[in-house]
Order: sequence, then structure tokens, then C-alpha cells
Amino acid sequence: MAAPPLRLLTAVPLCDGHDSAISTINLELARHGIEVVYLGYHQSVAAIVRAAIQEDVNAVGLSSYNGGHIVFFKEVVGQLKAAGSGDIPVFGGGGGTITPADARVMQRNGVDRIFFAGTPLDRIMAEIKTRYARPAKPDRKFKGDRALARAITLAECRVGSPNPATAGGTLRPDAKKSRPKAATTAGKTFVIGVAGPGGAGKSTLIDELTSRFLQKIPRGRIGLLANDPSHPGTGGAILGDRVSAIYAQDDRVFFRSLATRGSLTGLSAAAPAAIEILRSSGEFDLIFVESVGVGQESDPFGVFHGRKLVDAVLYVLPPHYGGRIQLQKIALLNGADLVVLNKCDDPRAHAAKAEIQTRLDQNQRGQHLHATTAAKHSDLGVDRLFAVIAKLGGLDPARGGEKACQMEVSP
Ligand code: B12
Ligand SMILES: Nc1nc2c(ncn2[C@@H]2O[C@H](COP(=O)(O)OP(=O)(O)OP(=O)(O)O)[C@@H](O)[C@H]2O)c(=O)[nH]1
Ligand SMILES: [Mg+2]
Repeated sequence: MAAPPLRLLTAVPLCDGHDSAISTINLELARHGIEVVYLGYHQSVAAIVRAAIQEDVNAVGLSSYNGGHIVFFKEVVGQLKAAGSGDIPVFGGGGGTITPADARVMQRNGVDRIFFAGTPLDRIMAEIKTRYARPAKPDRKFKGDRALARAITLAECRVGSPNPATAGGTLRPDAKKSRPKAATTAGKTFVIGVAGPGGAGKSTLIDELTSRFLQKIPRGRIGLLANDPSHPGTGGAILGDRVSAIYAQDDRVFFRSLATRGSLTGLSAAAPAAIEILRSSGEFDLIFVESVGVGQESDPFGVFHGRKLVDAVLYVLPPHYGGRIQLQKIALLNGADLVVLNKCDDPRAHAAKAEIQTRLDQNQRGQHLHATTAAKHSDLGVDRLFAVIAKLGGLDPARGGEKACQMEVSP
């Protein structure tokens, strides 16, 4: 099986806001064809370990300037081991705050490599590529989320490695072959595809809906599959949706980032398989699949091909979509099951609401526009949207104390 591209998780530890170094490193990694899942700064050991496992990364890179590196790195190594994922190496840097003497202690504690101040970026990149590249193989020892994560990695390998030479131009043949299959597996998992223009607030909205899920369905699990673009030239990617996923820091959430790797559909070519892996695990009540920021003609979930990949499509628009003509051109407004106007704190939202609802009325499908401000915690619009989703998906109230379906659903 072909070696998949290198996938790394990067983060800055708790009580540390020095993110400038890691931002430079992230960009450089992506420029070298590496997929980087960036978790953000002020991150706990538990959050880093959970993300490393769910993302099935080749290694974890930490950037630490707060002086607590010896203890923190040791704890990450220890918790990875305790979780049965001691095969994931931990490396990092922290400029002059990590001395060679500290690094020796850290290496005795199981840390793989420390890059000191003054190390040229090119040398760091070359070493990372040789040290951490390895083919992904099935491993029966993996359990729980790591087993799911590895199955998704293997699915990504099956649909092909990135090819910078062809990625920018055409839909790759293997991507075509694995175009959305119909959502065939009947069962309790309700899968929602979330599309919309770049920056509309898809990830923020999904995160807020995740918080509602965690509140209302206390014993269920939710899966999040976030597709982000690979760079057409280098094949690298900054998989940045996880940074907005505050509520993913809960064991009842499985979050996996997928790079598009040359697929021009708005989804990774492995997305259908990844959905099926999560569905067939039987663990998830609800799955959100976020597409990359899509254009006017996009149909990432196969709505217009009679082979809908998901159970429902949610289309998110921001108030700054242009005007009536732009609305008319957005094909998915005809096919979406749920349409959301997000960023309703924007003064343009008032006029946008009326304009979009008129556009939806022309479809004669009884589509109702949901108005949300996902950036605001406890937004009533998000509450109502979740209630509609819970009803639509038949989320089982028996799995939770509070009955999701009894929440108010009127707009
Ligand atoms: C820039 C900076 C800031 C900026 C941070 C901006 C930002 N958003 O990151 C600002 C001004 C905000 C800031 C604030 C503070 N800072 Co400051 N800051 C620095 C400074 C000058 C540079 C750090 C840096 O980004 N270097 C650039 C990187 C690219 O180079 P490098 O550090 O040499 O790293 C190399 C390798 O280690 C490697 N690397 C680094 N990380 C990683 C990760 C991976 C995965 C890999 C592969 C490689 C790698 O890359 C480089 C390649 O050569 C350092 C001093 C210094 N000269 O290091 C202090 C320093 C880190 N800060 C310090 C302090 C004390 C603070 C404050 C607490 C000050 C205060 N009292 O408010 C605050 C805390 C802020 C917070 N919230 O955490 C101290 C830390 C002391 C300690 N730990 O013992 C330092 C060392 C300054 C000092 N001498 O006192 N800081
Ligand atoms: N004012 C305002 N900003 C919001 C709202 N929702 C999200 N944002 C901000 O909009 C920016 C983009 O949000 P994301 O959730 O990353 O958007 P996205 O659609 O997932 O973006 P891509 O995945 O890159 O396409 C972030 O800075 C959010 O904080 C909102 O309701 N109001
Ligand atoms: Mg997003």
C-alpha cells in the first residue's frame, strides 16, 4: 500500500500563548507537502492526546515557551502510551527556553527530538520527513478511537496519495470513482452534510451544535468529519477546522480532519468510506460532515446525482453573499434540507433574511430559513436549529435525560 502523506498534530501547551513559532512551522510543514492538524495554543495534555489518536497522526509536534516543557512533554508521552498509542512520537522546540541539558532529560523521558534555537527551517523539515514518514498498516492492537482513526487512514490510502502535478487541474480518476455513494446503511446514525462558502461559519456552527448535543443527549456520541483543502501545488494542508472545535474536547466527540488530496468535489475522496466507517461502528447518533468552502455550482454531497451521501444537507450562508443574482446561482439552495443564515449579528442580516427566504419560497419545497449567530454562546437560533435536527434525525431521547425532541422547534 502506498505511503500516505505525513500527518502531524501541532499544538502549544497549557498556559502558553507563544503561537508565533508554531504558526511559522505549520506553514513551512504545509509548504513541504505535510498535512498539519493544528490544535491551537493553551492546550491540555488530554486534548493533545485525544486529537493525536483521533487524527491518527505520524507524530506530535509541540512548541513550548512557558518553562514547563520537561513535565508537559513527559505527560504527553505517558498518556499516549497509557492510551495504547505509544507508537506516536513526540517532538518539538521552544527556542532558547529548552536547553540541551533539558533536552537530554526529555529524551530520557521518551521525547523523540528537540529542535533548538538557530536550527534552519529547511533542516527541521528534512529531518521531520525522514524521521516520521511511514506507511500506515492495519494494527489489531488498536482499540476504540485509534482503531476507527486507523481505518479512516487506510481508506485515505486506498483512494490515493496526493499528486501535486494533477491536483490543481482535473478531478482525479480515483476521486471520480469514489464519488458519493448513496446513504445505504440504515441505522440509528443520522448524517448531516454541511456546506457553504468559505468562512460562513460552518465549523463554528457545527461546534455550537456539538455543544447542544452534549447537553441534550448525555449518553450519545457525535462524529465530526472536517474536510479542508490540500494545497494544489505542494499537496500539503493546514487542517484548521479543529482549532474552532472547542467542544470536541470531550470523549463523546470523535473529530477527524480530512485533506482533499486533489479531489475537487469539496470532500476528500475518502469521505464516503470515512462516513461508512463511523456509521458501521454503531457508536454514533449524529455525524456532521463539513465540506471545504464551496462555490455556486458545488454539490459535495451528491444531492443532484440521486446518490445522496448523507441523510440531510445543511447549507450555511453569511449575510455578505452578494445579492439576489448570487442567491439564484447557488444550486445547493434548491437541494438543501436545512438552510441557515449565520452571522446574524451582522447588520446586513436583516435584509439578507428576507431575500434568502424569498429565494427559498421559489423552490416550493417548504424550506424555512434558520437564523443563527454561531459566534455567540447560547444563541437561540442555534438552539432551535438543533431541535429541528434532533427531530429530523430521530435522536433517541432514551439515550439522554432530557428529551431533545421536546425542545421548542418553532422559528
Ligand atoms: C515573540 C515572543 C513573545 C510574543 C509572542 C507572540 C506570539 N503570538 O507567539 C509576545 C510579545 C506576545 C510574548 C509574550 C510573553 N512572553 Co515571550 N517571547 C517571545 C520571543 C522573543 C521569541 C519566541 C519566538 O517566537 N521565536 C521564534 C521561533 C521561530 O524561533 P525559536 O524560538 O528560536 O525556535 C526555534 C526552534 O526551537 C524551533 N521550534 C520552536 N517551536 C517548535 C515546534 C516544533 C514542532 C518544531 C519542529 C520546531 C520548533 O523553531 C525555531 C527554529 O530555529 C522569546 C525570546 C526568544 N528570543 O526566544 C520570548 C520568551 C519566550 N517570552 C517570555 C515571556 C516571559 C513572555 C511573557 C510571560 C512576558 C510577560 N511577562 O508578559 C509573555 C507570555 C505570553 C503568553 N500569553 O504566553 C520568556 C520565557 C521565559 C521562560 N519560559 O523561562 C522568553 C524566553 C523571553 C525571555 N528571555 O524572558 N513573547
Ligand atoms: N460575527 C460573527 N462571526 C462568526 C459567526 N460564526 C462564525 N464567525 C467567525 O467567522 C470566521 C469563520 O468561521 P468558521 O467557522 O471557521 O467558518 P467556516 O465556514 O468553517 O470556514 P472554512 O472551513 O474555512 O470554509 C471565524 O472568525 C468565526 O469566529 C457569527 O455568527 N458571527
Ligand atoms: Mg471550517
